Amino acid sequence: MSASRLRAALVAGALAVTSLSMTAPASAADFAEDCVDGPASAASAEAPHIWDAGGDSQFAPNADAADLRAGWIGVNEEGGFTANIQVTSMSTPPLMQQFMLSYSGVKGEHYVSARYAETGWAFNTGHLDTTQTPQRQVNDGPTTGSVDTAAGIITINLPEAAVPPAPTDGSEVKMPVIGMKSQQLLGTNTSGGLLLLTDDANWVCDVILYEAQETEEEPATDPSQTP
Ligand SMILES: [Ca+2]
Repeated sequence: MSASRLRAALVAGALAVTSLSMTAPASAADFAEDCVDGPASAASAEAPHIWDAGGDSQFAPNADAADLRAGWIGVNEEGGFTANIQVTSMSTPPLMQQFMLSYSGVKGEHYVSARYAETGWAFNTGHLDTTQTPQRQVNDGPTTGSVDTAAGIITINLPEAAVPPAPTDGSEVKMPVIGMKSQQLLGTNTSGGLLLLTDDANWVCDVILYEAQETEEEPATDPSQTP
């Protein structure tokens, strides 16, 4: 448990520079990564859960920005979870490019997405409706996020309602990360735009959620509570 907490703390520290706005979870959850081993080529990413080769994007006008390299779950300053996607380079804005990371959440397969258009970045969350044939993606609404252009990292906040609650009895629950993809939007939404797959990576990696235990440090005594 202590080693898991240490890894989570390292990830939290690495993402502390990210600018975010999100409601903190009602109860602070902690997590551990199960699949941190991967090729050293993505060493700039923190604890990736999904890896992908460089230089394998297709059909994208901005190939480097569509080229997925690493994806991982992190935590933001408010204690909420984030999905992070790193591409080879975002030195040129990836116009009409969409990025998605999928994970197993409270409604089965969930996803978060980020899309760049002339008006800037838009972040959304949704889930896969498996009751229909063919299965289809259902948008559950906007979420928040940020993009570190210099590092090529997209960070999307996972809505608390879409994350499995961590058990309060000390046990653990798995939240598998399923995959990520980049897509190029052809046409527009109003004209029934088509999303063309430009890169994808499919690994199953379990992120393990558990209730955070404050065991490493005694809380400081509040002088105002002293009689
Ligand atoms: Ca790639």
